[in-house]
Amino acid sequence: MIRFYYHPTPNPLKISLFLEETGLPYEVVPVDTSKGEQHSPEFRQINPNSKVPAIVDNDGPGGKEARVFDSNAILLYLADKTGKFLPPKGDKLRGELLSWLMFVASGIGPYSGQLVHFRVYAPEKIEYAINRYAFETQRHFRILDHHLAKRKYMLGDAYTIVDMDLWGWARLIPNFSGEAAWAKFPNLKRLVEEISARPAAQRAVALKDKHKFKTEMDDEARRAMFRHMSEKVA
Ligand SMILES: N[C@@H](CCC(=O)N[C@@H](CS)C(=O)NCC(=O)O)C(=O)O
Repeated sequence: MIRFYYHPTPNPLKISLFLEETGLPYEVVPVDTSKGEQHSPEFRQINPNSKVPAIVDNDGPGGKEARVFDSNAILLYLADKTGKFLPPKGDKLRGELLSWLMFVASGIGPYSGQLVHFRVYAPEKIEYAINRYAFETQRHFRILDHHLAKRKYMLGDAYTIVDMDLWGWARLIPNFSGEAAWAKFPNLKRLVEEISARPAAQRAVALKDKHKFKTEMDDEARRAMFRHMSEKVA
């Protein structure tokens, strides 16, 4: 059984999708990041970075308990564990899979996240920061879109963890860049819509309704998630 530390946000959603696609048995452990539960000493034992998603697999390699954090690492770990949704070891596409996973991990995720932060949550609306992150976010999505112009999925004909990985953030493009932004990424839109229509994706999205999470962005939530606001380090 896998314990899945979850909050209904883009990075955990990728893991929900993988778990639903494979049917691996899992138990959800809600982590309410707006209440600061990600900073509890118990959760920090699982993810020292105090962010979701994380998993504990009590049937890890050698039958031992394995703790894995970061959505990209978890996808790779679970794909290796099940042998599903990734090319086999030794396949030439394995290098491409790693490249695109790192691209999503270091480009799509952080830049989309910072765009949302500066556009929605930052107390001052700094045009320079918003434009930098909007520009970089769109540049990254354009690279995916261009790649998908000639392929059904990121690695060709097979649906893999790279597609699940990009889906977590790309499905929110209209939320952070406006509905019109889709027109710039028609191939990416096609893939996102195809994944969103999968029964596993619908179950993954519906998971948020099975647990109650705080939604107000109040002082408690800001203290938990934007810790730099109460600590000047520069
Ligand atoms: N690189 C990490 C990023 C994880 C991350 O930023 N998670 C967000 C939710 S999508 C979170 O836990 N936010 C709460 C916080 O930053 O305190 C991953 O891909 O899992």
